[in-house]
Amino acid sequence: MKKLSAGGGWQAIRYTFRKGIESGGLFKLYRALRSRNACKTCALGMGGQHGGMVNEKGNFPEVCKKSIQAMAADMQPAITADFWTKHPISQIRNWSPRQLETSGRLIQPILYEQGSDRYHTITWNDAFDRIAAKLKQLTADETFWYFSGRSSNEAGFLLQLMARLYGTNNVNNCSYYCHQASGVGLQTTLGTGTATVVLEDLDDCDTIFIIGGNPASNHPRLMTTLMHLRRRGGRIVVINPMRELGLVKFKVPSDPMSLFFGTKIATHYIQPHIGGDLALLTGVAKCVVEMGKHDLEYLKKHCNDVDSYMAGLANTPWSEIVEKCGVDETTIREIADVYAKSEGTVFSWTMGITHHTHGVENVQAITNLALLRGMIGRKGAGVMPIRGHSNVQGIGSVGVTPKLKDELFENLTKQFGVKLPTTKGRDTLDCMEAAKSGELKFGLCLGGNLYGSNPDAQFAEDALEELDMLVMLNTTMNTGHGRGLAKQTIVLPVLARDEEPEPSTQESMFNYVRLSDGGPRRLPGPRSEVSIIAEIGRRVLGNSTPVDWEQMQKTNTIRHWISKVVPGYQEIDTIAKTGKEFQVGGRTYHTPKFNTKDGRAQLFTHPLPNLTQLADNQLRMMTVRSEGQFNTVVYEDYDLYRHQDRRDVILINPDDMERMGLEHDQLVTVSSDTGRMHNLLARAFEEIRSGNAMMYYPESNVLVPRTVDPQSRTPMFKNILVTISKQLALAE
Ligand SMILES: Nc1nc2c(c(=O)[nH]1)N[C@H]1C(S)=C(S)[C@@H](COP(=O)(O)OP(=O)(O)OC[C@H]3O[C@@H](n4cnc5c(=O)[nH]c(N)nc54)[C@H](O)[C@@H]3O)O[C@H]1N2
Ligand SMILES: Nc1nc2c(c(=O)[nH]1)N[C@H]1C(S)=C(S)[C@@H](COP(=O)(O)OP(=O)(O)OC[C@H]3O[C@@H](n4cnc5c(=O)[nH]c(N)nc54)[C@H](O)[C@@H]3O)O[C@H]1N2
Ligand SMILES: [Mo]
Repeated sequence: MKKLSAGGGWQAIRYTFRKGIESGGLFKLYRALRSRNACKTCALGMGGQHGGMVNEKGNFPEVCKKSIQAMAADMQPAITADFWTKHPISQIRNWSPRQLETSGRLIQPILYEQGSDRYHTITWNDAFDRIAAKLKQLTADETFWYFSGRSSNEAGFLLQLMARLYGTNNVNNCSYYCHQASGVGLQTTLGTGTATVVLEDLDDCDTIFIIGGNPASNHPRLMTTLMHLRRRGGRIVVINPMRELGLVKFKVPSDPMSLFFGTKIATHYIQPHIGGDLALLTGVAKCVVEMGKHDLEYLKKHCNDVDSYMAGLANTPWSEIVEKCGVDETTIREIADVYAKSEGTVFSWTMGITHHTHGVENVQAITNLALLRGMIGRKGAGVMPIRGHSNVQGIGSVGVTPKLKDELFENLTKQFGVKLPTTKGRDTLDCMEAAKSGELKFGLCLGGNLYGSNPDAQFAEDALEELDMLVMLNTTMNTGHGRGLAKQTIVLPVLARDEEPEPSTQESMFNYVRLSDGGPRRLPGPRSEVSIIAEIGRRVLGNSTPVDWEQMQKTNTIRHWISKVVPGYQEIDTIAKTGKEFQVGGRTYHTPKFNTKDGRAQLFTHPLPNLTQLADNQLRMMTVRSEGQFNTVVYEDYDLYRHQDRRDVILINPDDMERMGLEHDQLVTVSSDTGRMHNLLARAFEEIRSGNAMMYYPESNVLVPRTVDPQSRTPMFKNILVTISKQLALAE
């Protein structure tokens, strides 16, 4: 594969044209992308009432390859009924994520029963009958309800309400495998679970830290912001064990200068070992204090436990810091100097920070560092977890968490006179474990790919197979439709948000609520998520609760409920009428007054974790996304920016290759305590820090243990101890 000199650029534009032609014409694709609907991919957010490809500041064109891929996927032709007779499960289960995704759009409800080897189509009525019968048979706490972050606020709110009225708090979303550590980390320090900045703050800051993320692939829209920051002389500090091409140089397609010549992105690129961030961030903080560049007045006035935090920094020796991050003291001092000179720093991070057993501590270390110089509670500075799915934040806001926020719980109980369960609900991994042990018997997944996103893929398959019934609401097929099928498995086809008959809303990572108009359906068959949920509610709960399930088919009614009960969401009531999108109240801080009990921020002192120790044939392995995929959905098998033409590879630093006596593209077996993968190609990859390795998710999930961060229950997807052994021939 040709090695690129920069991310983005003509490759992205050429791709747009190709996809346009594939999906029935460029104009058709352009029109779909410009429709007034929130973008379907990441949570940076664009679209809504300004029209597609426009961000919340009204800038146009904001486009990324990911949104084109997602749109083109929804514009695929239907999977026809004979598909299910032609392809038995024994075949489907071995298809690659890409094969599954490109099979077409799901348009008919399908049923699989254990003992048979096929799905067959069923009527909607039959599907609803089976679901209602099963739910009437079970007790509420024998069921769980998983939500991905693509669904609307309306669908999320309605389904969690239904599940709770039915009697269970086993309600959770993909955030438990994603940014939960950020939620817990921010809540414990600042009293908010989300970013403290708005999009404008990124234009006012002079320094951005990008820690453990690859926005060039995963949040390409952020690259325009980074380009502008560089042009006005700002600093960009990247902390990542891997040198990601797009963070070194990027060609922003909507900017002619950048498109032709490329824009340098990182001013400083630091490569710690996987899991070394806590030590590194502590080192930077220690140095800032040693330089006397901390803001003691701010700390005393607005933060708790300042003295113990300072003592902790003073008592941590440099030798320990350097050993536990793998970055030398001079480099750490350089970074501290950049930060010390900054008048406005935004700290951003993604999965390289959260997917660790010390994910919450990592996030707290970031807020410590920001508080140290008073960077939270003023314009042009703050902290920013870069969120994943386009509406994962909204789903959380409207109550898709095992425990409802106290205010939301009270509002629902009082204003609507409904009775809600008070049991401790289960998080995602807990649900999987309880499915395996037989405590849970029914699961419903509103979007997503629960099987595919799980650590320990073999366990996930076994666990879901134990269920009596699994119901999945999806637009297209994924690996979860071939493996981990329950005794009865029902797949219900849904409309994408730009095909819905009624408007819906989504919340961006900047806490900005957007209105999507919906639009004409592309194919006959799929139904809106809201109508499906309301129908299940009607059949299962009938008139037994104060909720009128007929009325709840209307998104306007749901928004009315949301406006009355969800904190900060009052303005949603009239959004469909006025088109006025809004900022959720009480989240972003432009004064140092925090949502904590005493209005002060909390500093945390942490012991520094040891780096994973390696034997000669071992490496620390992270599982990551390629440029051509969206989570478990793989659009293209190649990874453009890491110049890989296939996914069955393990990327290893040339020094480690030499030490292990491996040749480039040699066949290897990679094993962990959890599983083993044969027939992988070991590839020399200079950009990764030695001692560390990289594989692609979701294929590598067979190797990922079920080890979680005890505070947030986020799995450790990024630090897996693996052993490499040479393989002489292709294994069976
Ligand atoms: N195109 C595309 N966009 C996406 C997605 C997608 O799959 N495809 N997924 C969406 C979702 S749900 C999410 S959560 C986000 C994910 O966005 P990212 O977090 O950017 O995604 P990952 O591929 O998991 O990348 C993690 C990055 O962290 C680095 N890393 C790994 N371990 C460590 C570590 O210990 N320390 C540090 N400092 N860095 C480390 C890796 O080298 C890699 O660059 O993207 C969203 N957007
Ligand atoms: N090893 C490893 N595992 C990981 C990660 C990792 O980095 N490494 N990352 C984790 C992270 S950050 C996340 S967020 C999870 C992802 O977990 P999920 O969110 O569960 O998975 P996705 O792959 O995003 O789900 C894709 C499916 O959603 C469906 N879909 C798309 N649009 C819609 C819609 O509008 N409505 C409905 N109902 N369905 C729709 C399609 O059928 C598609 O197949 O995976 C986690 N697992
Ligand atoms: Mo995510």
